[in-house]
Amino acid sequence: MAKFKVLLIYPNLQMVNLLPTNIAVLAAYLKEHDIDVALFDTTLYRTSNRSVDDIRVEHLQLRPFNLKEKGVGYNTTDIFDDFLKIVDGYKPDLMAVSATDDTFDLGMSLVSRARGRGIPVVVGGVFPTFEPHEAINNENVDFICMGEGEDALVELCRYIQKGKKPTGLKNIWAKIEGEVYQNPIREPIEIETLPYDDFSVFDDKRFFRPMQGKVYRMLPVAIDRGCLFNCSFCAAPVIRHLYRKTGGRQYFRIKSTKRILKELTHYISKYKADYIYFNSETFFSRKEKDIEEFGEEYASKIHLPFWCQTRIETISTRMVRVLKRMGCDRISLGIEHGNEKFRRSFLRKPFTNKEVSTAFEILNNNGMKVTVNNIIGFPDETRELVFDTIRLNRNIKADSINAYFFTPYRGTELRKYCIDKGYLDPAAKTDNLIKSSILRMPQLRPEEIKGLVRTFPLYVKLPESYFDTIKIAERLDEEGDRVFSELSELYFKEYFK
Ligand code: B12
Repeated sequence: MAKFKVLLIYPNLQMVNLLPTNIAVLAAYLKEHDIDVALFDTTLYRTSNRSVDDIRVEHLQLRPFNLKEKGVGYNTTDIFDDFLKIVDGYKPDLMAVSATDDTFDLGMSLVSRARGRGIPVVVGGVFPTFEPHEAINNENVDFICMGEGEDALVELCRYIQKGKKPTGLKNIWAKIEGEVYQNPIREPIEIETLPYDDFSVFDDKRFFRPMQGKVYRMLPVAIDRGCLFNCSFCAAPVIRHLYRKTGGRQYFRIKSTKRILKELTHYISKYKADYIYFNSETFFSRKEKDIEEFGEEYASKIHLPFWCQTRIETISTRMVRVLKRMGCDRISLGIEHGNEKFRRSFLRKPFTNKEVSTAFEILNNNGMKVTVNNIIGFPDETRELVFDTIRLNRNIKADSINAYFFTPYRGTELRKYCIDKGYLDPAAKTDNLIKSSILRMPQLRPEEIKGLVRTFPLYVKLPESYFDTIKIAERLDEEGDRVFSELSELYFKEYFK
């Protein structure tokens, strides 16, 4: 029998270059099951007027970078023509789209172009996981996958290949002759024994990604999956809840040190990576002893610069010394908000401001470069509350400072709160957490939030004597733009070299 062929579709935001491990793991898993795979990836097409990273440079979050030095630029051909060429050349038996809230529409506009060819379409990822009805009712969709896709996708392929109706597969909802068949979720997969991620499906240009001014050949390495924490603005606690109902394996899983080292060695030799991006929501979620053991092995056998992120509560002198020995280039920490009470009760991040200061003292004393993540424009947030976040950031010494627009992603506890309070139309689509606020709140309007986002690093790093001038730079008018551009120049010259 001819091999079954799947066209994976990754409708990404323009130039969000970090390789996604979900596509790589699905590609590997399908191939392991003797299914043929090709990929259509939209990352290098101009699908909007500016990229996420270009906006982040404007918002003083990233140092300017030049992808062209590594030969990476935009595709000049038409995205839809190219898509149809792949469909007609490869002739897939199934089109498989991976979608988040921000990318579902682009995915649908692609597959709609190929709809007349009788190729079934399955959509997986966080969007259908949280919005299954909207996803399955889309006219371009035949199947959706809620939750993890490895086994569900392989089973779906087998059913289609054998001409059987896939109406009863766990994780898969099927729409057949107008009728929708819903199915329960299966337990999370064992990640220790998965095949290694297959990044060979990606164009070679996709391996390059900027990190604070430099462009590296960067590889994401998934060392665990899931998250143990409960942040109300994040999808993870809701996904955990979804899996708990299965009564099986937990959502948060880790790979062993042995397995991670083998994977690293394989990726570095196969893809020639010169920088590792540890794909883990909390790098220090395993036992300190295990981290030390892994750190020793990494320091002696791998020792490539790397990025990781962790939680404030997990920072200790002992752990930061491990990072130093390993050659860590940069660590990211999410503070999100500077008001302790607001952060604890509303965002469900229960650490104290004292813990934040202590963590930064340890990191600074050990010469670690830190990126700090903040969010502005939470429901009910006031200008005064935003200034609590500015004040906390002024008290710590971070190398780079991110301020994102609060974005009410599907499935999250805070999205529901926004709808209940009348700040958000239930049907509202998220745009992007670096572009604008989609909430409509009387006490903090979208334009004010935008002004605060762009001037946030200025408020944090410049002396207080500049505050009146920075306030002018918040304004989104001609004078505001001029002052903002002058202050930006100063910022890049004196505070963010
Ligand atoms: C690592 C990560 C990234 C990486 C990699 C992205 C990726 N698509 O893998 C980078 C940095 C590139 C990234 C970018 C963005 N991210 Co992100 N990211 C994550 C994070 C922390 C982990 C994701 C991950 O690797 N999980 C492990 C993999 C294996 O799981 P998975 O992605 O869910 O995939 C499994 C299933 O969903 C399913 N599946 C996925 N696709 C498909 C397709 C088919 C056909 C099938 C059958 C199954 C299937 O099978 C997979 C394997 O089991 C999550 C948080 C979370 N807990 O999920 C946020 C998260 C996914 N990101 C989020 C956001 C908002 C973004 C951005 C829009 C941010 C931005 N403005 O730039 C972009 C969108 C880019 C994109 N095209 O996805 C949100 C999405 C919210 C939502 N409801 O849409 C999340 C949930 C975080 C949050 N705020 O709650 N992200």
